[in-house]
Amino acid sequence: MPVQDIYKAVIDFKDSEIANLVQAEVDAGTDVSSILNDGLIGAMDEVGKLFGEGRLFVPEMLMAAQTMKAGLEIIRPLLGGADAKPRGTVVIGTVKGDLHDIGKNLVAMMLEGAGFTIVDLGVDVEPQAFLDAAKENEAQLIAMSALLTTTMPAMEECVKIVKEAGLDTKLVIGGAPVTQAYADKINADGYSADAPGAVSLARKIVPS
Ligand code: B1M
Repeated sequence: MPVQDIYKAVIDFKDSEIANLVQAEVDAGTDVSSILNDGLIGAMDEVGKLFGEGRLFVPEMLMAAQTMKAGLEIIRPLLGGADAKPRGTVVIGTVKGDLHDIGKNLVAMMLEGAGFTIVDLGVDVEPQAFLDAAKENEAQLIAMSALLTTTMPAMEECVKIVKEAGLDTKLVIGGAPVTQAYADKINADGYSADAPGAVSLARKIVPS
């Protein structure tokens, strides 16, 4: 099954082959969500599992991440659908202390495809930098990503300073260890488990 080849290429760190494999699947008419979920994301889940079991180490995780990113670039134009109307501005970033950016990039790509203007602050973003960028860009939304349990408190800090500053900007959060219960606890305005969910959430919070 060709999507299996994409999955295997990520696990085997074949960063020079992944673009061709993904392009071939796109050309063959394979559903983009299958390429993404069964191929690219499925492989990263397996890499995470192997790391958790001590069977893979950080350099390998990094090589798999680079391979996944190269594959993601091929499907970037196909993510998010045809909704190109300007919908508002989203400031997005991975929180302070956290360097994981694949999920954040995927969320940004899909929001962009859905018509939002994206201000991407990158990784390791201080709470104050989210606040400053939201003010400067008159953003409707701040979207924060965290992949480490140890960096989740930075989300709470950011929610606190943005609300204290009296901004209208809403805050939404996500990332593997984050939950709706955590969003409720820190008084965030929304949570989503995945990138398509982030688009639905943003559309709900920022109606066109
Ligand atoms: Co890291 N890492 N890592 N890592 N890494 C995890 C997260 C881990 C679960 C692996 C494990 O132990 N099984 C574990 C965290 C444990 C924990 O805290 N619970 C871990 C660890 C421990 C670490 C280090 C501490 C390892 C070390 O140095 N000893 C270190 C920390 C560095 C730091 O950040 N300060 C580290 C480093 C790295 C690399 C740099 C090597 C690399 C990242 C490269 C990069 O991103 N450029 C890496 C990787 C690749 C992973 C795994 C394997 C894969 C993450 C990923 O990209 N997944 C990961 C294991 C796993 O998650 N299965 C792991 C694919 C991506 C599409 O999914 O990011 O979850 P995800 O995004 C999803 C959703 O979560 C959601 O949408 C996306 C999909 O639709 N989403 C949002 C994400 N952000 C959102 C924001 C939103 C909404 C939805 O806003 C509204």
